[in-house]
Amino acid sequence: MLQRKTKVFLLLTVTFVVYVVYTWMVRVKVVMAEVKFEEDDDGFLYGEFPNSFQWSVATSAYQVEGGADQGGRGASIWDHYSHVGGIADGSNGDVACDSYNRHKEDVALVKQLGVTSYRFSISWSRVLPTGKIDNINEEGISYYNNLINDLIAANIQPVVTLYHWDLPLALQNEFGGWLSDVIIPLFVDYAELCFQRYGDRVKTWITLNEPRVVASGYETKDMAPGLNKLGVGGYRSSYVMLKAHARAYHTYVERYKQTQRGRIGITLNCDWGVPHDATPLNKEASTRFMQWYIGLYAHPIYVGGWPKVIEDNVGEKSRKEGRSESRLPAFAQAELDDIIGTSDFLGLNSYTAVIVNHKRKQSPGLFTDSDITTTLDASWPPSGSSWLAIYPPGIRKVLSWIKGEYPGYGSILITENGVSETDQSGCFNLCDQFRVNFFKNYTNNVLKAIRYDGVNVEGYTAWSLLDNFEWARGYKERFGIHHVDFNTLKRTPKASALFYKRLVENNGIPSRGVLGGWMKEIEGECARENQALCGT
Ligand code: PNW
Repeated sequence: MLQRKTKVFLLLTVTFVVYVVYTWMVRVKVVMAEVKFEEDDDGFLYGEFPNSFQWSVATSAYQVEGGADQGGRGASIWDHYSHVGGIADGSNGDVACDSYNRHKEDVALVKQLGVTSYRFSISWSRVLPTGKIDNINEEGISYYNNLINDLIAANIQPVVTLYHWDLPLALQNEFGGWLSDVIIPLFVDYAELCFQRYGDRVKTWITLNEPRVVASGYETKDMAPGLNKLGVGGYRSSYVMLKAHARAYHTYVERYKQTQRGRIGITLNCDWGVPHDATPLNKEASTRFMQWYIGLYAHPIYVGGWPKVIEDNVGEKSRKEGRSESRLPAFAQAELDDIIGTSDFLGLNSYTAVIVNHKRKQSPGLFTDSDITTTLDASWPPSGSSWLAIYPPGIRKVLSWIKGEYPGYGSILITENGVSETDQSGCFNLCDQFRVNFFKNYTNNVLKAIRYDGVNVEGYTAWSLLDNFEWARGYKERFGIHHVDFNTLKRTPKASALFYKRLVENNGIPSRGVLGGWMKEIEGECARENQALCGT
């Protein structure tokens, strides 16, 4: 038996040691207990993001590269779609931001921002002009090698998307692109080529960007390839994409992950659906909105199979339409097993929110089967894009919803978030205060999702590094934090780039006072840049 005195002594020593270790851990932020947070009267949360938080900025190949006929590149469905008049301003991506010839300038801009990583995509038809592995274009391979090497030399991690919508045209023409299972082994060949050539340096891979928007190109006329197969094109292409994603995932995990030590996931887009009111009808409608938006892709990966509500509704509608089979393709057991669990992290793109009402709809379609109408709230500030109204709490809602709906989600990497202005002819105003506010308030809601709702968000990516080719809207909608003069291709930082740099540098916004200081400095800078840009 120990003496009473010894016991007291031991207890005190243990308490002291625990205290010392704990305060040390707090200081080096092993535990977060002491990190200060302060919420403003108007609900703004000052404070830091987690220590390991990754800040990033993004582009995609067709939107910035140009060099359409350079270096042995093959045509993609977006070359075709834009050249046959699919784009609002009659433009195309032939030159875009000319990043194919100016990637060093882009890397320098990314470095200036001080971010941890840069998200870009590989153009499938630049490395495989016909889409197939029997014809590798080494010049195209070199372009991405140079880009990756320059990023790494600048201490920026490449985050690489394999498919950001620019399907090799040959594959669309030959067998219908994402409508056919023929594409699955070809996508795997392409992915494997990228793992082989770049995987020693690329540690974060994204298979597909926004399968929902890709599907809209098979469902409607609004995006390439513009097939307009209402009611079937969207579901069929989604089904094929999920299978191709899963095969690429398993290929990486089985053959490359161990030696290359990277990870691989998918990027889904999702906005928040606010029920018009608290009636059960409209609350259910907003649930259906989420299921048709993200559930169609996330459920097969995180839970298994299609969301029940989609399976039931589309099955029922298909019967009423007199079809012998559902318009929603049925998964075979082996396919279900192949798809489940195939994302090391969830890439999320989120921009806006909508008000959701229940409304029965007759016409079959990926965008009508959910029996809802969506509108933008009149109180939400508009942007340069008709679909994008500014509602910062939406991103927090989406993040928390994902945590609740898919407990096995692991972690979320926000792979896109940003806002547009419409093109202004003449003197462009680089003082984009509305975008500064957008980033300030959206990232604050991400911080709240982490701190208050316990969502595991590992990073945030601003869309976009540059004004660029905004798909069917052409160059009239500018999402860049850097302005691009599409005549001279000169890049100039907008105020939002300067703000983002401060945000990244401080891993958050420390206090109202500090923020005020940044704003003053940024206003001065963009006003000076305005003069230079406009030559006054
Ligand atoms: C994303 N919508 O697309 C894409 O990943 C980017 O390439 C694009 O430039 C960016 O967002 C901005 O639009 C979307 O109409 C395009 O709901 C449109 C919608 C959603 C996402």
